[in-house]
Amino acid sequence: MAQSSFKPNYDESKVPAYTLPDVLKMPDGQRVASAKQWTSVQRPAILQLFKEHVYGQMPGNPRVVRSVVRSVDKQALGGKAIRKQLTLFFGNGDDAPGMEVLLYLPKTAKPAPVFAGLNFFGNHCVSNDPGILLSTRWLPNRNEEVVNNKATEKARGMQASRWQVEELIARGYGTATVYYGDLEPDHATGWQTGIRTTLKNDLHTAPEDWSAIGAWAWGLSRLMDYLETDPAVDAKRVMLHGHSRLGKAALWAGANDPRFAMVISNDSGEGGAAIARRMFGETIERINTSFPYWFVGKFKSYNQNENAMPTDQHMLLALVAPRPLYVASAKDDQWADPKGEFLGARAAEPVWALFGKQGLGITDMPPVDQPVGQTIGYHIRTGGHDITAYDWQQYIRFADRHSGKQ
Ligand code: GTR
Repeated sequence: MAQSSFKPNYDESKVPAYTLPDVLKMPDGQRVASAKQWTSVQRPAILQLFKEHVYGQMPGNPRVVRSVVRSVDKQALGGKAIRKQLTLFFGNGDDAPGMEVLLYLPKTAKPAPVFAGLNFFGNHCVSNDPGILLSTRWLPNRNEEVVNNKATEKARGMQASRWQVEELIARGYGTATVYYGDLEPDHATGWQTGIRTTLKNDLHTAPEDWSAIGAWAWGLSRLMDYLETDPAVDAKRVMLHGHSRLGKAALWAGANDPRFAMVISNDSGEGGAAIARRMFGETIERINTSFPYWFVGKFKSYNQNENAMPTDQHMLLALVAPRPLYVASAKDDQWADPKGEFLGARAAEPVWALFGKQGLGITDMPPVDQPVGQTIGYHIRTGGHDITAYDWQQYIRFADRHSGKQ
C-alpha cells in the first residue's frame, strides 16, 4: 500500500462489525475464574501472544551492568529539586552500549515517587534547565533545534510543556527520563546501530525476533533496574508514562514488567490502547507501511486481516491489571481513535474485576474534559495529539489517589 493512497476512515457508521477475543478465555477454552488463574495461566499466555504476533521477544538479561554518575546538582530548578544525570551501561567498558538518564527528585519526599518515561528529542528537551547535558545521539531533524541529526542549544526545553517538570516537583513527584533513540534510533535502519544489534549476542535474540517498540520498552525496564537501586527513589511507586509511539512502548513495558506501579497511555492509538479491529483512523496496514520496524514481522500478516489476529489491544491493557492504568485521548486526535482507546480500556475491565477492583466503572464514553474511572482512569480532552498540562493534572491526581494521598 502506498502511504498516499491510504484513506483513513473517520466515519463511525463505517466501522466494520467485529468480535473481540475474550480476554478471559484460556488456551484450553475454559474461562478464567479467579485472580490466581489469571496470574498463573492467562496472563503468561496473552503475553506470549503479543510476543509472537505483535511486538516480538522481550529479552531478560543483561540488566544494567554498571551506572556512572555524570552530574548531581542539589540546587536544581531554583533550589527545589535534585538533578542527577547518569549513564547506564549494558556491558563492560566505556564503549559498551548504554543510555543516558535524567532524574529530578523533589526535596520534599524521601524516598520520592517518580514518573518515568522515554522522551522524543534527547533529555535536554524536557526542560530549559541549562545543566542538562545535550544529547550527542542521532536525532530526527527539526527546524533549528536539530540540524544534521544533532541537537543544537536551541533544542533545550523544546518539549518542556510535555513534561511539566516544575509542576511534578511542586506536587512531590520526581521524574526520570531517557531518550528513546539511545536504545534504537527511530528510522528504518535504526536497528543496525541500536541495542537489537549491539546487544544481540548478550541478549541471545536476533534483531528480527523483536522490534523497535520492544527495544524501547526494554530500555524502560533497565531504567527501572536503576531506580530500584537509588535510595532516594520510592521504587514501589514508579509510574510509567508515554505519548503516542512511546505510549505504545510504555504499555508494552508495563505489560512485561510488573515492577511499574502504574501505566499511563497518552494518545497511544494504533498498536497502543486503540482496538485495531475498528480500523478507525490509523490501521494495522498503515502503521506497518509507515513504520514496519516498530513491530515483529508476523504483525504484517494482519494487514487488512484484523479478525485473524489472536489479540487486540484490550488484551494488552489487561496485562497491566491489577495495577492502576490510565488511558488518555484527545478529541482532535482522531488518527489515534479516541473511541477505540476508550473501548480498549472498557474491554479490559473484567480482569480488574477478578481482583475485586473496579476498572472504569462506567459504560459510555464520557464527554470531553470530564475524567472518569476507578482503577482504570480515562479522559478525552479538548485539543490535538500532545501531552498537555491538563493531561498531567489528571495523571498527578490519579497517582495521588492511588497512593492514598487523596
Ligand atoms: C504517527 C503514527 C502514530 C503515532 C505518532 C507519534 O505518525 O502514525 O501511530 O505513533 O506518529 O508517535 O506521534
